Amino acid sequence: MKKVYVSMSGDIIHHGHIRVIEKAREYGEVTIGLLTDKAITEYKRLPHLRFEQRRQVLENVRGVSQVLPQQDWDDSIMVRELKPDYVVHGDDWKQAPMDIFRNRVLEALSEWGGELVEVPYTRDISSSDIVKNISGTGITPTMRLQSLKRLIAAKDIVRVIESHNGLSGLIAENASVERDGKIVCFDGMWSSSLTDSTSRGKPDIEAVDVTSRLVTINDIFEVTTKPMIYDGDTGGKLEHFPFTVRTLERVGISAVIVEDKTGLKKNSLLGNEVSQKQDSIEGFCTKIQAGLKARINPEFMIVTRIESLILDAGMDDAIARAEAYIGAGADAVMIHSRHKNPAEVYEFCARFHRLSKTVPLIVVPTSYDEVYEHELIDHGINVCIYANHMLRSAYPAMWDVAHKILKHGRACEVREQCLSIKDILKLVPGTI
Ligand code: SPV
Ligand code: MG
Repeated sequence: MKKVYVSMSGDIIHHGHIRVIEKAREYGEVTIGLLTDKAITEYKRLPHLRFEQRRQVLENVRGVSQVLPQQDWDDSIMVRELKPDYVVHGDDWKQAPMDIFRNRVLEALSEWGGELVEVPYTRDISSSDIVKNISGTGITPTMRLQSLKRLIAAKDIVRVIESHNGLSGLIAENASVERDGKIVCFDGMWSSSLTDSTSRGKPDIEAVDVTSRLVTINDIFEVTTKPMIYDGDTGGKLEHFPFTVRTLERVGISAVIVEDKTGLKKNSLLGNEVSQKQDSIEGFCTKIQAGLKARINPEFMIVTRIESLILDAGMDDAIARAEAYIGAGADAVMIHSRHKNPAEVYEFCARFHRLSKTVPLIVVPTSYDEVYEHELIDHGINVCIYANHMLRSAYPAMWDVAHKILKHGRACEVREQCLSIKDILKLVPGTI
């Protein structure tokens, strides 16, 4: 029997995939290289089905002899390993930017005289369109909740952006650019206490309660499918925190980040300019454990946020807390800093990785905003939160327009700064 290799994501199987597999069967024994979550998220969004679910489907398709995990988007790596006689693929990868991967496979096959067989692309159906429709229909709270852990496991870095209403949620959901030949987009959203309070005209001092925060989140969840990390401030009173955990997981939030401060909390970036008090290690561990005990879904993450660098308590204190919080069962750690360069964050990372190789590390590069994501990856950081940029960028534009209208006594001077009515209507899917 000749060896035939077919690679696929296998998220939503339709007759187009079956046609490829049927063609492959004609040439010999079919091995499916099933792209892992990691491989898929190099170029596309996280598949709806988990790897094991996708594997189960494909193993039961007629003519498939075996399903192997393909860890890279680039098929040629597996092709070189398996040295099949044939690779069968849809012909839709002939166009840029995917043609480079086709060329690599051709190059690999030429090393042992293998052949590429291309099946005409099935025009009447597209997985991408199906995915779009599924996204339009929405997502269950559980699927959304679970997707953050999957993303952390799959990606070098999970990129999260602040959203404070439905529209900024839509930007987080849909913004994407091509960078270095890859499609990059945001993986999830941050519900920021700073921007949720500020956009209501209230101070960032836990004055906006969980119930009100949920109103914003509900608006965002109505129109998005990506996971959300919730800024839980101090977590409130010890006795209240378990209720917050239950509420957040019920709506499908993936993680709550709780900072180790106590009493009246102020925004971290103010540092010691304002009076802020760090909780004792024991007190904070007790709160975290109360949350862990309350949660029902183990995929819901309780993340401890260390404020030692913010409050000038020193690196040793930060590390001692990291060790204690990991011991208490924290699912991840966020280290915050208000310095303009990332030196202290990187020093923390180096020492943190000696404590744990598995607990994910989260950062919020607001003050040290010159760092590139690839530098964060090099320091073993798993999640990067752009914590306030949607609101900070929108507000100056609104302020300027308001002042110009006052100055000129009419609105025509701001016309160019504004979206046309048609464009603003088009912004929201389903309006026209
Ligand atoms: C927020 O976005 O509300 C945060 C991050 O907690 S920071 O403002 O930097 O404290
Ligand atoms: Mg906050």
